[in-house]
Amino acid sequence: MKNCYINLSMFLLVGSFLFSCKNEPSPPTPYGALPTESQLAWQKMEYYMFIHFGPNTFTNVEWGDGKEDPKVFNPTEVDCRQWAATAKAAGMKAIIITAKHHDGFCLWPSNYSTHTVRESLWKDGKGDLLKELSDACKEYGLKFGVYLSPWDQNHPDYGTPAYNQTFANTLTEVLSNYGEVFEQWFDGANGEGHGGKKQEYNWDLFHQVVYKHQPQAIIFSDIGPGCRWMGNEKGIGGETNWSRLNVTGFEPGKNSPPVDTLNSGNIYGEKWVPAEVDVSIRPGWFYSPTTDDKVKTLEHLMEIYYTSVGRNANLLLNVPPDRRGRIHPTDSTRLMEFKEAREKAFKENLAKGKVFASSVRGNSKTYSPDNLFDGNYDTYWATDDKVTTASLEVELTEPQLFNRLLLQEYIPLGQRIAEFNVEYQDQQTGNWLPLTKATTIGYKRILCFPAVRTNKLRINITHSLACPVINNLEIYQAPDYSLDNEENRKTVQTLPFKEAFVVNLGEETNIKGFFYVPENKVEAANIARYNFYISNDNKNWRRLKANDLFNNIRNNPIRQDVLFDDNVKAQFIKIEPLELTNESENYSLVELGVIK
Ligand code: FUL
Repeated sequence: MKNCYINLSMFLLVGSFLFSCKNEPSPPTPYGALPTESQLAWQKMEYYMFIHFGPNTFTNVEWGDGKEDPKVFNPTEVDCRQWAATAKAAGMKAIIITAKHHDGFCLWPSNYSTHTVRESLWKDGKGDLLKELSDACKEYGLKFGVYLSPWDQNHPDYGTPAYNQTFANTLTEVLSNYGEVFEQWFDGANGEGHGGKKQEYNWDLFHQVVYKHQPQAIIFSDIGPGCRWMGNEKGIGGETNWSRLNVTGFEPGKNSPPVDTLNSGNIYGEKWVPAEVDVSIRPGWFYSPTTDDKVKTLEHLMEIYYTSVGRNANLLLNVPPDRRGRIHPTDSTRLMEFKEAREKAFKENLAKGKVFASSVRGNSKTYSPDNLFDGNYDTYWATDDKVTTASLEVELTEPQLFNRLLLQEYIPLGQRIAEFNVEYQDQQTGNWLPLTKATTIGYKRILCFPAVRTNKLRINITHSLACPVINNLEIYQAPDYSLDNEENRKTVQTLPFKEAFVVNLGEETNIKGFFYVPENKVEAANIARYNFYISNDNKNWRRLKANDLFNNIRNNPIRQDVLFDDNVKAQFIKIEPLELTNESENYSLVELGVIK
């Protein structure tokens, strides 16, 4: 009897061991290119501040030409602690500053340039903005990042092979003197022809320098390797947004992939290069008093939040300090409103109840759909490897009114889902009705739809590249904002490329400059290079600007203001297009007018 007992317990022990092995399948095999630990940590930051500050802050231009007198840089009350305090209060996780923009002006006293804060009037040439900002970031628990433009319109080495080493030296300075740098931002812009000089960049060298001093840093450029440009400066990430990208054969800048590829990534892309959305709270990147009344509305910022963080991208929001060296009260007020609006929208997660899955990996509790509600990033629902279509049915404890659905894929195992739809059960009829559909999810996807009241919701994954792996599902009822973007309401005229555009001012007018409002679309054919004339009789023309370039109009097609050296008098003005932002036989023009 005793023997028999032993045998039975051994049998039970072995049996339960076998049973648990059978029910404990291994985690899903990672799919495709994967994020590094730094990329995962970076993705979880979601939202941080961009700071454009330099001579342009004082000169009303977006691209300084490097010939400006460094003395124009003279902020009277720089307060980097105010920037950091504002970023912190706004819910941001970091600040990235334009250490050197295209004018070559260095915000630290670089040993490799004579166009720096040292040559400015600020603090009698004794200041170091990178020091002040990196200290402020440490104090406020924010990460610190640096933007450096390889394109440099001031440095005498630019356009010669020596420049690559000069730029590497410059990089070394900013990456070794100010503590940890979480992101190194390389601008791809290069208005070649503007300064006339061309430069072959040694990207391998630049990357080596970054990783030598800051091995954990995320390198931003059009093609990464850490994260990629989203393809526009309007804050609009792709509705389809893969964090993978094909990079072989491409370079940042002129040889980068087309903007629509940057916008959506590549489904089977070879590298993990997630998207970052960079956009300014004002029309331009630098402060100008002319934009004090053009700070983006709360509605616009909320829209941007949904088209960036809500579409699997990080949001880098530019807040340019003013001429005192402080964040302007309008901008900081808007940031606080934005924070409050997000808090309101995501105040109460209504996803409470039960969730059923059409299929669970190995029928194991480890991969149960309950993990979607547990708030733990590292637990997830998954199906068996061969199961690539599946449904999740959420049964809420009680009917709820909601208009947002937030989903997250567990990206340490790769991005998988390519198409899904959402249905809800009609309370009266019991019928399932379509609610919304989408393609990718990635790290985070927030779907917005007209509010419905129901207690049952179904997510049907109709196409996944490997078994789906989802770690979070949240439901919200957010206040709706309707976006009324003034720029989009204006009428766009399309004119033949060969035809100049003339405006009759009605009478002889005293003018300081002119403005051109392009079509506010990156894909539009706007005027990039032009001649500009004035006349009193519409016959005899005097040319005031020859072969001039509108700054950054390709990526940021906003109103362009051009001031003349001296005031002039004229009744007629004329713009003659010489080059367009995109190849076309016609060009777009919303308005041409004068600045009096
Ligand atoms: C662009 C630049 O040309 C703009 O001036 C700005 O710095 C923006 C963030 O990147 O490429």
